[in-house]
Amino acid sequence: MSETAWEPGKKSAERFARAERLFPGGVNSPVRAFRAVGGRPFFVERAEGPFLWDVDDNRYIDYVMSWGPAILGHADPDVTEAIRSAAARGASFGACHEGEVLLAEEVNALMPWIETMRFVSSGTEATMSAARLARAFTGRPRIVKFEGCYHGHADPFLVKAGSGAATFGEPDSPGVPEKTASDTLTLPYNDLRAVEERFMRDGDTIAAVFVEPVAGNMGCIPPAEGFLEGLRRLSTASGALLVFDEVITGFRVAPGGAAERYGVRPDLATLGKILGGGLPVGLYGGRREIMERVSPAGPVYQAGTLSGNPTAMAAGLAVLRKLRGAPGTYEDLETKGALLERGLQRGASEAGIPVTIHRVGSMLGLFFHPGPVRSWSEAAASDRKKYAAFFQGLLRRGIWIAPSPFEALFVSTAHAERTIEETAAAAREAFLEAAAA
Ligand code: KE4
Repeated sequence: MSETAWEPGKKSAERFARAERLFPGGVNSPVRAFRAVGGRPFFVERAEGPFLWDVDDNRYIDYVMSWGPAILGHADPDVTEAIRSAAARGASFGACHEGEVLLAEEVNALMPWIETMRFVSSGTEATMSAARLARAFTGRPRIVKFEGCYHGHADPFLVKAGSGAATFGEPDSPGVPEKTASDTLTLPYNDLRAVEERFMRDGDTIAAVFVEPVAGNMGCIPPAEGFLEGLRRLSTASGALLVFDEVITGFRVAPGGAAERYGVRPDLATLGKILGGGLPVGLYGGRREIMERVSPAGPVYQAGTLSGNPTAMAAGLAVLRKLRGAPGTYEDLETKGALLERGLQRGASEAGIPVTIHRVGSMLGLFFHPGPVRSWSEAAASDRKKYAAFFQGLLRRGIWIAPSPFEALFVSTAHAERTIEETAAAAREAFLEAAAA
């Protein structure tokens, strides 16, 4: 097993040297720097279907898929054509246009609990706005979130669990004021008792509970039986709002996201990623009586130069129409997700390395941990060195998974079964290398 980390080709290395002078860590989003897995990142030249090619003409089978948006594969011809023709009519107007109405109608058709909504330009903007709106609507200051769940980088969410669940949060990043952090309480995911205890003590000060209904930012961890239903019951009883952050799961785990898959309706939901088909789009929305508080209908201010951008709307509309239009799409995603899960499971057991693999539809989580993995504390105990060795072993074999043990793997409709089988064969060897790490 080669001890040295995989190194990118000459052209990637040259570009990264320039990037390091221009961007913090050489990247425009931290995870892309490969710091959790070692080595330096490749630079992408182009992508198509399930494949990426780097500037040194190496091909990779992609299971990052832009962190979720590319559910139809990269450069889907219909999506590309929709973007091209929208851009040719003007990339952005800063004015009303039918594209935003058409995409909102598509969202409402798939998620009828999103009665009224607002487009923004990222998942962070969506959750930040939803937090402000929840506080305004309830007149309460506190937000509950869960350890290991990520809701973007707005201050109220960059909070780590206070020392013991008895206190409110402490900043998880310099620059987040203590006061802001102290209004956010972080509880263990899938621990309904901890939520019940907190609501008993502080329920009347809690504006909202934010949850990833399937956690996708600590690997992939599904909700425990009754967890989402319990959050629904406790929120309703205390007058707090339940907010499903479906930036990853929306249109991924079912046409109507996790709310459809698990049959639990939130008061507000946030969306992103797939909704923009790879272009910058976020959304928050839900019950009309809540959303009507948002300016200019109501006093809660929120605005955005590129909100409802016509080119991004066209991309998202092309994706949602294709997802909804082609019968059997979600069965196909389910089949391919299961094929990858079985291949990874078989490879790990043949390599004699204990792993826990979670899957919800076409999103998967892989933990170098004997299991169970139901929350952050268990996910955090997984073996990061082995993950890094596995990552490097796959990369040397032309397969790209998340450069962090705390992300999900994504399968798209463009991943052919033989491509997934090729991945499983390579994974078996990479597991052997990880076992030796
Ligand atoms: P953005 O601001 O990155 O568009 O969305 C923030 C966000 C909100 N909610 C959930 C559940 C999310 O997963 C995200 C962003 N996801 C990360 C990785 N899973 C994006 C990748 C990155 O940070 O580069």
